[in-house]
Parts: sequence; structure tokens; C-alpha cells
Amino acid sequence: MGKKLFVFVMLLALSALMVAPLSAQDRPLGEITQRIIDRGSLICGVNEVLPGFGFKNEAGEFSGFDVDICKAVAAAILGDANAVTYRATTGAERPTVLASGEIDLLSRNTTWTLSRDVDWGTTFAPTAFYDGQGVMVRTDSGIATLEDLAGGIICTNAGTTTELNITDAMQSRGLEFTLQTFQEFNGAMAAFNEGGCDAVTTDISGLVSTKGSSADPGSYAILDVVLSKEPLGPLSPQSDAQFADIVRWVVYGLIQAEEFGITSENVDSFLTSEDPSIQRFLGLGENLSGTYLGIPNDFMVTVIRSVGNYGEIYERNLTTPFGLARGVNALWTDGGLMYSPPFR
Ligand SMILES: N[C@@H](CCC(=O)N[C@@H](CS)C(=O)NCC(=O)O)C(=O)O
Repeated sequence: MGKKLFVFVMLLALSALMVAPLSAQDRPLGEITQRIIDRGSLICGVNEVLPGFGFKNEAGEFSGFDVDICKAVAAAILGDANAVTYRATTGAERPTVLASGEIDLLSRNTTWTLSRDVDWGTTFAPTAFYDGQGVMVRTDSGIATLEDLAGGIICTNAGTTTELNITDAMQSRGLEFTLQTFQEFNGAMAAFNEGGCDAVTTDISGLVSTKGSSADPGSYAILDVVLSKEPLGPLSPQSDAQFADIVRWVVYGLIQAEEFGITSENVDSFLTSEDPSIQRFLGLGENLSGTYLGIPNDFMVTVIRSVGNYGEIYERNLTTPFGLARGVNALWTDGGLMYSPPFR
């Protein structure tokens, strides 16, 4: 082949490569996905003291809404929802365990903020639970508003968005108060129960869980005030975009499954669906949605079989035990914020 022709052919091949869409074959696995596959398990940072979200029982088993997200990601990559090693994390140690590579994924009632997005070097997956910060008092205290807490002591756990939000809320109302922080929220609750704090503050979901799982829920009252936006969801190191894409589309997949009406009970009946959108979503026939992510095309079938759709996860962990309504976490088709971009 002449030199000129050779250069021409090479240029042609190069330009073809540049415009070719990515496929699973082309896309190398990211470093985190590869290490999950090599060890045969996903290391997931979770809460162990927050019933409904992340909780470890006496047998050492983890359960909850955030725990189910770990399971869904493990099911998508490894085909096994039980292939998860849980790492209990406090609020304050979240950035450290993410940066050190001690965990692959953090799924622990964590609020997405601009500074965390940048400083923690992470990629936030879509919000899985829209929350807001609340304040809880003793029912017999007679406290009904933030103004009633002027001059009082408010307690929470360290390393959280909570500390800044309560400070902003009180300062903007011109109210003096003392903020006491504890390493763990249970420490704040213990001090509160002993009368050392006039109120505790954290995500409303956390307050509902703490109140609902206490010995005497009626003795606690959650004030009728929402101090902030707390979009909670999973996050992973930003060093691995391929892994982050998997996490992102697994969260969206849970939401999309609910929109399609596909559940852990009926998923098999959808395997013969003639609807192209459903075929694409479930990776059936020529419609391959896992291809772009570098994981099995039927990853959503495995995920739904293992943990159910978003609504099932919500119901099992939050509605049944705590009576938590869907509220803004309803599907967009029901007036909520849960909306998945198209699987195509
Ligand atoms: N969403 C907030 C708060 C998260 C948080 O730490 N919440 C508390 C109260 S629900 C908690 O998880 N406590 C468990 C613990 O302290 O170990 C954030 O991301 O900073």
C-alpha cells in the first residue's frame, strides 16, 4: 500500500472510531466496577441506626430504603442482590470513607449539596428521597414554633447539613440559641431524653423514623416547619464515570419500573411484552439497554426481581412501618417529583 493511501485509510478508520457510538464491548469497565466484579461484592456505606433507611438488626442483617439501593446496584452488576458488604458509617466520616476507596458506594441519607459535590470529589446519583429538615420536641414542652426555642439548646449530629441549616433558620429570625453536636444522632437523642436539649433537629425522615421506632412515640412532637431542602440519594467517587452511570440508571430504573407498573411479582409477565419501550427497558430482543452501561442487558429484570420497583421499596421500608406518605416522592404522573429520563 502506498504511504499516502495508508495514511488515508488510517485517518478514515480513526474518524469512524470517533463517531461510533459506545457499546459494552467498547467501553472499558471503570476501576470501581472492575474491583466489585473481582471481589464478587459491592462495599456499600450505609447507616446502621436509622430504621427504615439503614438499620442493622441483632442478627447483623441490614435493611432499609438505602440498603435496598445497595442491593439493587449489586444485582445490576453481579446478578446477586445479596453480594453486598455493608460498612456502617457515621455522618462525619462519609467524605473520608469515600475518598479512601474504603467503600464503592455511599447510600446513607446523604444530602446533595454544591460544596459536597465538589469537595468530596463525588458524583451524586439522582435523588432517591426528597426530604427537608425538621425539628422535634417533647410533646409536653409546649414548644410549637422556632420562636419558642429562643435561648434554648438544640442538638444534632456532626458533619451534617443540619448544623448549618438550623443556624441559618434561627439567625434569619433573629433568635439566639445554643447548638450542641454529637458524633452520632443517637447521642443527641440520649441528651434530649435526659433533658439536656430542648429540641433535636435533622431530616424529617430521620425524625419520623426515630419517633416511630421509639418506646413512646406520643411523647415526641415534630414541629410544623420545614427548614431546608434535603435531596437524599446515593453517591460514588467521581473517579469512575462508568460506575456512576450504572448507579444513576439503576435509581432511574427503579422509578421507571414503577411507572411501567412492573413489580417483583409480575416482572416475568413483561418478558413477552411487545411494547418497544418495555423491551428496551428490560433488555429484551434487539433492544439492549445494559449495553451502554457495560452490564448485562437484562440488569433491570434482575434488579426488579430482587428488590422490586421504587414504589415497592418505599412501601416496604417507609409506608408500612412508619406510615410515611409518598408526598413529593410520588411519581411525576401522580404529581410528585419522581421522573426517569427515557431508557433509549
Ligand atoms: N441528610 C443530612 C443528615 C444526615 C444524618 O446524619 N442524619 C442523622 C439523623 S437521621 C443520622 O443519619 N444519624 C445516624 C447517625 O448519627 O449515625 C446530611 O446529609 O448531612
